[in-house]
Amino acid sequence: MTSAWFRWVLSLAKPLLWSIGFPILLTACGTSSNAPSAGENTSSTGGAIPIGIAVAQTSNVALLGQEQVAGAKLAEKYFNDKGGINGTPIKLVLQDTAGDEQGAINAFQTLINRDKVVGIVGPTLSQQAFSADPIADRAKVPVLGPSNTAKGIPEIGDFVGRVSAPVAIVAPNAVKAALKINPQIKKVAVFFAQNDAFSKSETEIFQQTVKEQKLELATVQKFQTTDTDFQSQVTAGINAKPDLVIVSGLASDGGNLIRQLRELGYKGLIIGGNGLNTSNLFPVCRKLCDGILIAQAYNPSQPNALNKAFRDAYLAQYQKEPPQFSAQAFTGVQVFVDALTALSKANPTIKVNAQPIAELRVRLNKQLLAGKYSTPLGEISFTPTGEIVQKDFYVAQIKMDADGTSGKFTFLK
Ligand code: 1QQ
Repeated sequence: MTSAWFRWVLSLAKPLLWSIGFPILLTACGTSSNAPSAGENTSSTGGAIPIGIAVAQTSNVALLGQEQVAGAKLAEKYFNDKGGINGTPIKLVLQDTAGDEQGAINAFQTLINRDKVVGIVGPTLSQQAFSADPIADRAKVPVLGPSNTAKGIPEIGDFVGRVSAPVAIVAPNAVKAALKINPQIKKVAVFFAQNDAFSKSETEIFQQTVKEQKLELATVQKFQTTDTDFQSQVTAGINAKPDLVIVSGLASDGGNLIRQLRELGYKGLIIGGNGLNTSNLFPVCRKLCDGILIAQAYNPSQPNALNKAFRDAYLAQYQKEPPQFSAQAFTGVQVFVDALTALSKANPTIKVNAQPIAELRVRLNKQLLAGKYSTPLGEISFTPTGEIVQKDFYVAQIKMDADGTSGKFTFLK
């Protein structure tokens, strides 16, 4: 197979090959052979540049992962309509991670070894990233976490970055917003899922913020993301007489916990963490989702051109405002596209050996960390460790319709 993709990799290598005197070899490789070379991508991407998307398409985590697939697909269409990477299209290769660590490991291995992707956007949960990212890092495949917000993700390795701002930066905004709405808040009850790395990381930040704001941490209650019955934690929480409840969990457990809190009579403000940041929460707590405050790393009214294009495309397809997880997944794909475009423009001398893709992945990782990007999240860049540098954060409040079947995220000023 002489794919457009392989020709593109070779075009990057041309200057070096010419300089070391292999023009005949180059011509032979670049234009005529039908046999795949070692290291060439032989998956059926039809000549396009393969980018891996490893998110949860099944399991309870699909409540979050579905939104990521939507964002990534919009990016694929948008950038291909604009001509791809200097004329060569990209092709997303989706591998379902489901909701656990093993699922993420399997998806990463398939994308790296079989699909020979240039880089991976994924996985959905930090809990999965701590298991799967080291595999990509050892294989020298760049990974961009689209929604991994726990402390320590970029530090997993040189090839691991993220476009999802960490809990330490995002979460405190929700506590400040709650205090603005109700300055009388004194006592806080905190709930978190103790079997999830993100929830543990986020609750630490929430608890620290509560103390910094001179509020009383009245009780800390633990649960599991697999729990459905929260009676004992909710009863203990209500008995502490809080004026604010903060929940760090995922959409289905967190939504059920909040529903049970309201059913047992809690009337005060509720903050939900990033795991509840989806309208897929609405069928879980229905009318009782009303009023939940959630900090945001994305605002649909972000004014730049890229966001306008993304928002218009999302609105046209889904008839609602784009959610944060879709915007972040779009951004993950965009960073790969922009970095590949910069690489191809600079036409660096990538050494063609038995594994041209290995060279490209290393170059791509270096390039993406060096770039600045105008994305739906606003202007972003990365620290040398791969942490996102992003300027603006927001807080939204869920507003449910009276019948409890539909609702929306209203951004607070
Ligand atoms: C993480 C998260 C999740 C809640 C995103 C889906 O922030 O696991 O880090």
